[in-house]
Amino acid sequence: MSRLIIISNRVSASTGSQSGAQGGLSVALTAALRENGGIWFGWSGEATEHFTGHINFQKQDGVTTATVDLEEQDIEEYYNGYANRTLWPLFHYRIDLAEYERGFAGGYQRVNERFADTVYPLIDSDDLVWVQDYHLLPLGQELRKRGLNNRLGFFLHTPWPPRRLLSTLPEAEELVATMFAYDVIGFHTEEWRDSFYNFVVDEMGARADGDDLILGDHVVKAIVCPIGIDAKEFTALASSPRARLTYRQMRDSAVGRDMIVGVDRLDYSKGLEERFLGYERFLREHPEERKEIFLLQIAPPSRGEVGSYQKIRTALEGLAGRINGAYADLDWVPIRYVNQGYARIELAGVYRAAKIGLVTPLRDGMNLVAKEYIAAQDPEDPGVLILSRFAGAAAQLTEAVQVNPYSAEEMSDAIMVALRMPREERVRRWRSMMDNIEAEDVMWWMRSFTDVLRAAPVAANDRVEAVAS
Ligand code: ADQ
Repeated sequence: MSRLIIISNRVSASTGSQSGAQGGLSVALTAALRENGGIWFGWSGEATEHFTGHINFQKQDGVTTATVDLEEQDIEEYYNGYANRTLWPLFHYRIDLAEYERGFAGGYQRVNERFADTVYPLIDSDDLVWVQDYHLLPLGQELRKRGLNNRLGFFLHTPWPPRRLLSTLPEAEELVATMFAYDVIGFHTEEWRDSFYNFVVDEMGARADGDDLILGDHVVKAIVCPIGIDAKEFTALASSPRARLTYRQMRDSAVGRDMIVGVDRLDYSKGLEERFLGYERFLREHPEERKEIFLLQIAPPSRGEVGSYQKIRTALEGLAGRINGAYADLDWVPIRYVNQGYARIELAGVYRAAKIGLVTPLRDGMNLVAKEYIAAQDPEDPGVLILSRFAGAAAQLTEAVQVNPYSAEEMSDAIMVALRMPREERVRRWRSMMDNIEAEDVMWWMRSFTDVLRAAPVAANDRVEAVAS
């Protein structure tokens, strides 16, 4: 079988130790590489004075990683700039936060070229090449320009924005045109795929033929392929001794109260302020429930160099302080707000101890926390997932209590519904969601995507010329 070359912004091969804080994606890609062999290439996360293209190879648990350092200016313009201040907000429908700067766009292009220069010599002729996420949209075209004829896929982990929003990006058409260098592009949901389709058909004049989108001589297959978690591993984690210890500690500290849990990177897309306001509304409307519950919100800071992330942090601290100030009593605090990451094995115990998982992003490509929460539950007495309709996961987890995260009233009502839900109904809903999480797990995701990619026709040389021109 052909090797897999995975290229993503950051490389974090999962150690399999179960104690790391790696996210689901890292686990997914490590599993994919273990199965197929190959290399995972990306930025080391480190800065260097002058970009040299020097590659640091490492081998961990049978997975080879290859990383490069970037210059400060690259990091500022490509990562903190275009990726996190332009594309991330835009792709999460936040054009109010998106910054359109030519310098960012230039740095983004430069780093994509540097990635292409560095990784291209590592690729053998029959390798499958799989590029990940919004940091590297034009990388496929850069690889084609350098002569790559391999099957080349791309997966977007975020939403794809509606056509009219994407049109606000000055170089939107140029950028999207580069994506026709890929053979297959994967999205988590129909909705994101349809938005891509609308943009290329209605704004750029592409033609559609089933899943194929045709622009000039270039054909790209746009597929829906929702990412999953390693359900077996997560279920096993949840009943491990260490998770059980965390579970007991959580239960003890809850002193008989029901715990509601939120676990998110501290990011404006996750709807944390709206979640706190929805919870506050519940406390206001149901004084009799106040001391019966509490909200544990775990939110480690991310992307601290970016101003909008500093703002959300300050806003949340203020909000948590205000709500606690207004409602806390000598023996009860309504919100426990924790700003740090935890090992997955501990998270599994925390999820299991929570009567309600509150997952209410304003917009999310998928959201793996929702799936982890379900996988960690006790099958005999599971908790209830309250899930935003605007998370990609809502398309699969239809038995969650789904809410509009912008509505504090809906959130408050949903908390009441979840607290009152009879065990029989909890078990029925949980079983249905767990069936999906087990069937469409992370290996299913990886195989579904790579099967379609493997079946794509090999790129012809003339096509390379055409895309490069
Ligand atoms: P993220 O935006 O990072 O991922 P998510 O899918 O929820 O969001 O994954 C977060 C991961 O980080 C989960 O595995 C979670 O357990 C872990 N995590 C979160 N908080 C943590 C904490 N305090 N301690 C330790 N671990 C923590 C992007 C997209 C998503 C998409 C994924 C995968 O934004 O929409 O689901 O990629 O495609």
